[in-house]
Amino acid sequence: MSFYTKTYAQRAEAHPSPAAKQLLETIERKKSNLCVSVDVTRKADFLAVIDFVGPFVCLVKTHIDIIEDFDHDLVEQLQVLSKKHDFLIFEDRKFADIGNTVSLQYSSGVHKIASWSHITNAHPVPGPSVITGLASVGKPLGRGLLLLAEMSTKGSLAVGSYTEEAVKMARANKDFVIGFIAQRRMDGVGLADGEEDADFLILTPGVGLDTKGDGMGQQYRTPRQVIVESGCDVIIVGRGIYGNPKALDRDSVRSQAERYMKEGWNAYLERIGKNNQTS
Ligand code: S5P
Repeated sequence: MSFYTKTYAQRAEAHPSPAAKQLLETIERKKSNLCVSVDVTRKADFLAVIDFVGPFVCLVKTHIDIIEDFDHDLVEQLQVLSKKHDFLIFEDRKFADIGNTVSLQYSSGVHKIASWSHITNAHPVPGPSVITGLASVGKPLGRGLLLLAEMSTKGSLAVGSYTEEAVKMARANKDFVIGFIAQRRMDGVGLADGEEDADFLILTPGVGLDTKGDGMGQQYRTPRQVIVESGCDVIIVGRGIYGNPKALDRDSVRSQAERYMKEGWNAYLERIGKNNQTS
């Protein structure tokens, strides 16, 4: 049985990584494969959006360095919301430097990402040392890493042999790498004869129901295209849910989050061959 047709619960049970297991269990418990990307620049808006979408998500994705009034209290409140609504936190830091530098960027500075973010990500461009550096900080804390094997943007260079090498790098470091930011399933990519594949999670940005792009290179596909046709596991949605950060509206943010959650879950049920239960 391929990972494509396995349930989140089956995969959670068998997964060796604590971070991946926690995410898969959260997805199953909440019946949500939705990750909301909260790319707003004010602390109050950031926390408000997360409180609005909290009931509908398995994961909240942050870009902590875009917050203008960042302080330690923000991290504390984020952690309170994570417990209140039962979601994990993914800091989308896209590390891409030598091992020593990324270990410092991950553990230190103002943000101390490793202390609060269950999952983070890295570009494979520096080679395996980027994983070694991050693992030296994150592994003892039970954190998980995603590699950017592909990108959603027009003209992305993360294709072909670059993507294949990223998957091989992940397989060689599966005690810390739990999956990929990618546009499709990576099962079997670059797999050597006789080698067994690992259960990598595929988290996929570039998801939107109402538009095809943003005029700045972003490209959107629907949850069904992403989950059923491309076999990805988690949809990442930002502006499709919170809209214009200058005009946040609680009811609209909540109803969009619920809409994407249902679309994502129904697509998953279709993929594993179960009837739609939530439409
Ligand atoms: O290939 C990628 C990888 C990422 S992590 N394409 C992306 O768009 N992202 C991130 O997903 C991006 O940094 C942003 O935070 C989010 C997409 O936001 P949206 O508003 O376009 O849905």
